[in-house]
Amino acid sequence: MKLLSLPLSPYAARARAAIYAKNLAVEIVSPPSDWRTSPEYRKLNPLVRVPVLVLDGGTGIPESGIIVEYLEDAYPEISLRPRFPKDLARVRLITQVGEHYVSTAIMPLFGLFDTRNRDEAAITAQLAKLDGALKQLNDLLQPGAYALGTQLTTADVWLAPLRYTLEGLMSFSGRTELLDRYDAVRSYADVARRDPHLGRVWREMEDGLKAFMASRAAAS
Ligand SMILES: N[C@@H](CCC(=O)N[C@@H](CS)C(=O)NCC(=O)O)C(=O)O
Repeated sequence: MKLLSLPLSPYAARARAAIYAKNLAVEIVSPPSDWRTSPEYRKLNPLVRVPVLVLDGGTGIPESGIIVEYLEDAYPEISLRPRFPKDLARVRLITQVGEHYVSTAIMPLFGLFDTRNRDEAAITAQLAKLDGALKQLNDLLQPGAYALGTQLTTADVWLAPLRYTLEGLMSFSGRTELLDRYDAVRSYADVARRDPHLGRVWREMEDGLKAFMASRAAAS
């Protein structure tokens, strides 16, 4: 099995975190340089996005959330799903809030900040959206703990890359106060960095950001 992955992509990082935590023999490789236009890549992933998991027979499984659930179904020996349905519902809720509300509010901000003529009104509106989503996520977490408390679950393999992305947004935009009111989300960085699997992904994303900034500097 192979995972076509990019170091800084929070989606690819989510799949890698599950692979590491489940101790699976999956080769992590970069997508081909022409992945956005290649017909072969489109066959693997008609959505033309990264990551994609390629099974030994050649079948492509796109979408980070689907990859994580596939790995849970196919390799249940080390499980990231809690045992009781009530806990699993909580894990799915936290994952969904992270994905549908926090992540969708973060991503446009990179584009809004990364321009010479910033649209301050659009930035303020988008930051307000993000603030609302962060409050919702914060209310679901306990400071200093995994999403479900003491057990690493599928919610954490998503929360760690998401939290790293917030770190990136804060340094990129200079809005370092973004998490000041959200202690559980803020301190989740320490939870992620302390965990061997999430910490590995965190460091890979840091390296990815350094490489991205260096290539931007070289291009400008
Ligand atoms: N919902 C997808 C999102 C994947 C995604 O958007 N990946 C980015 C890379 S971070 C991408 O491929 N964007 C398209 C592009 O760069 O052309 C998932 O969870 O895997």
